[in-house]
Amino acid sequence: MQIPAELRERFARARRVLVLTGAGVSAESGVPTFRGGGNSAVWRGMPFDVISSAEMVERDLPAVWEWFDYRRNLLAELNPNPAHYEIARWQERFAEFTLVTQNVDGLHQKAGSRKMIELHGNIWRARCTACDTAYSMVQERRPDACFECGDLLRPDVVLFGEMLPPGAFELAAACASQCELCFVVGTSALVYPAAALPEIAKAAGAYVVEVNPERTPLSSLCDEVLTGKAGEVLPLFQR
Ligand code: BV8
Ligand code: ZN
Repeated sequence: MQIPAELRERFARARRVLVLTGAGVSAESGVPTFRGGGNSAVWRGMPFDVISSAEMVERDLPAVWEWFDYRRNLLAELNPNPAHYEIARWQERFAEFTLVTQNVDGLHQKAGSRKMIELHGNIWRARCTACDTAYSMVQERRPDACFECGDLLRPDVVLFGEMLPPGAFELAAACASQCELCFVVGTSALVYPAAALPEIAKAAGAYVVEVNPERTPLSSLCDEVLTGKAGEVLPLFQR
């Protein structure tokens, strides 16, 4: 695959760049996607947007922990791939660079990405259901209850039917409305409000580029569609 000349030219002179990623950017690291291969991820017979829902936290928090503990243990063995590393390099390359991810896997940070917007939280954190105190689970086992108030802990991720972290979407939308170049990497663009970001960028005049081995509902809106795997396509921008 060649990077088309116009895109290469715009990439060379861009100052304000936004990248939105989804599960596809972590696929080559071995992280199962949610809709890879057409069918939705299922846990104990429940589609993921049921087990990953606010309602399930009310109904059966231990089941929700089982699902996230399973994914966290899976992730513990996995590492970033060339797509994560290329994106991490871009934060030094562009004057105003914003990385927005829907992923909770922490692989962007592991690849060196810093100041990024985690729209849907992070699987390596727990938070108190009452006082919101957060706990890291990177090294430590999660405590059985909150040290501050003794209440139950839950995964510090955004579940279906829940609001995104305060200000996270607003900041991402502001950056999307100011960027010249918007990359959409490895997302099926079905979950809102995240999927609205490329639409906001496009409406504000940005050049929108999709990187995905499959077409998505977003493809027709894009100025450029690079059909391929992120770990193979993104490193082509180095040359
Ligand atoms: C909310 C954390 C306000 C948990 C997640 C408007 C219209 C319709 C519905 C709604 C709407 N507004 C709100 C909703 C409801 C809902 C929603 O969008 N539902 C969908 C299903 C229609 N949204 C919400 O509930 C959001 N909250 O709106 O709050 C509110 C509050 C109360 C009442 C009403 C409104 C919260 C959404 C966040 C949920 N949490 N994750 C967890 O991880 O378990 S979402 C989760 O699923 C991910 O974070 C991600 O966002 C999504 C999965 O999508 P992708 O990441 O794109 O992954 P997918 O597998 O689908 O696709 C992978 C892609 O990669 C594919 O295209 C594939 O081809 C490609 N690929 C594969 N390999 C590669 C590759 N690409 C590149 N390289 C490769 N190698
Ligand atoms: Zn507490």
